[in-house]
Amino acid sequence: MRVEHATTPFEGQKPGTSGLRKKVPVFQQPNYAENFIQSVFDAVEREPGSTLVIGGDGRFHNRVVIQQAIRMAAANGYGRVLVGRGGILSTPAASNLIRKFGATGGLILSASHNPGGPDGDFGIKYNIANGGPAPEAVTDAIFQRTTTIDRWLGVDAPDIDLDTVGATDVGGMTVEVVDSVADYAELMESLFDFADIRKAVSDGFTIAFDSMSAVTGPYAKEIIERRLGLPAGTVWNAEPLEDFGGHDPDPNPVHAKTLYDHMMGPDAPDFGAASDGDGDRNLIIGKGIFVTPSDSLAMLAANAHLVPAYRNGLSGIARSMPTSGAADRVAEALGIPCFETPTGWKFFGNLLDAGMATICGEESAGTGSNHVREKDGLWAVLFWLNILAVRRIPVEQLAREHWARFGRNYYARHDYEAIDTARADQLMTELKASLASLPGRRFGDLTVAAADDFSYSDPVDGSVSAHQGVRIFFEGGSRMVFRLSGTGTEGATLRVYLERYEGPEGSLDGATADMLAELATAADAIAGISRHTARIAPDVVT
Ligand code: VG1
Ligand code: CO
Repeated sequence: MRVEHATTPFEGQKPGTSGLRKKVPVFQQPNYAENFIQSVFDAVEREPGSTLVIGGDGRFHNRVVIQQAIRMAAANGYGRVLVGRGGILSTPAASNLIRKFGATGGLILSASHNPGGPDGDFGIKYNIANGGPAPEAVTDAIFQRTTTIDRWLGVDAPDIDLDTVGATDVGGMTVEVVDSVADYAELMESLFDFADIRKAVSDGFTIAFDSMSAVTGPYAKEIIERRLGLPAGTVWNAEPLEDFGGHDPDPNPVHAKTLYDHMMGPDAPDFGAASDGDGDRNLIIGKGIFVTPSDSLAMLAANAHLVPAYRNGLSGIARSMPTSGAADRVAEALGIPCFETPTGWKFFGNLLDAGMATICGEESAGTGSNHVREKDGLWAVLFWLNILAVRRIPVEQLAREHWARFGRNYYARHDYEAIDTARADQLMTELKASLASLPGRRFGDLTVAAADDFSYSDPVDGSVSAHQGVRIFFEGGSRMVFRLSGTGTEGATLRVYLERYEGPEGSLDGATADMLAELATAADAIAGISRHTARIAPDVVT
């Protein structure tokens, strides 16, 4: 039976870069999650009886919200819900299910790389029928609805058994608990040459993959250990935990330090990788060499023709604005366009749907293609494995050959976390006010060539997204970008992205920190980071 529950709006339910993210206690308030989910159901267009996919990254509070979302979907006229077993779906697997089963959308419960547990973070994101994150027009409509909402709808029904695959009726709606691992593994087998990778493995190729106690464990066990034949134990931390074992499930050299150290040590396997809370990010490390996500995108693009799914070439490459220009050089060599979008996967959807781009990437360790509409951690790992199985050279050699041909984009992101929001806003306001006066100014040996506040016009639907980050370009091709994070849940996080290009004849063997030292000093002079934040160094450098 349908029940109408009275409610009043909560402030601040505006989706950020990737959905609504707040601390768990915020989400535990009565009506908080319900208000947001009802706002989604009220704002999005769909036919009665349509299908909704629901799943999350398994973090604390996942099951509670899933059970409620099922009751609400039944009361809001959905005909069928597909939910991951145990309430778990990786973000790319959810995207795949939406596409494969013709769902009109999906709710993905995740705060991705943010920490989990009772004091950690929680999040809800809505994906549309193409399987991708809702574009801004949709998230704006959802937010508008949260400001006026006065009721949410549910049915009187008990919790369903989330752990057993099968169908249940909830208030006249069918709920199917599905095991998405097989569907996802099948998709991966259709893209990559598993036989080639198995051959390399039987010839002695070794891997370490860290699931970081997050969602990819079951997927990685099935694909890497069972289907590719790597020995048991190749997948580390394969059991998804509600608090990710107390770690940030963020696959970078800082939070995946154990893996990083292993890969730099004497017993390193040939290839190391990790993925994040919801399985859409990837970390790639060769024996003794870390591959930046920006370089990884460029290297995958340059070698894509070696892989079955991309054998016929790429239609285009897309990268987020702060991502380094390494991929641009590959696109140029391939004679295909390279698109520069704002941060966040939602901006790639139109380009992928229109067939204008085949692969996309972000500096934050997200890489993906037109196989789904999300970034995909395991996909990136398998892409690398397929290339290495064909080329039979170490990651380091592949990287060096790449740089020798295209030049090298030294790159780092400096994050200043949990700074006072007012101070962060002040920094950005002053920085924007100074943009017009910057060209021609010198900072050490660096001279500013141009500066702007990035605005994106979507080439497919013409929509404009302004204020997507401040860009400062220097003579000689170096660049820095400043923007505030849209995924944090505590104060503000300032991200400073530094990039310096060395051509094929330039210095290709430098240490990243040394090569970027002058830019880092200039960043402080230009934006007054220490003056505004009272911080003398970033919290995290990736
Ligand atoms: C960050 C990254 C961005 C990514 C987003 C979601 O956003 O910079 O590239 O798309 O996280 O990734 P922000 O606004 O904090 O910089 V995930 O894997 O956390 O969903
Ligand atoms: Co993620």
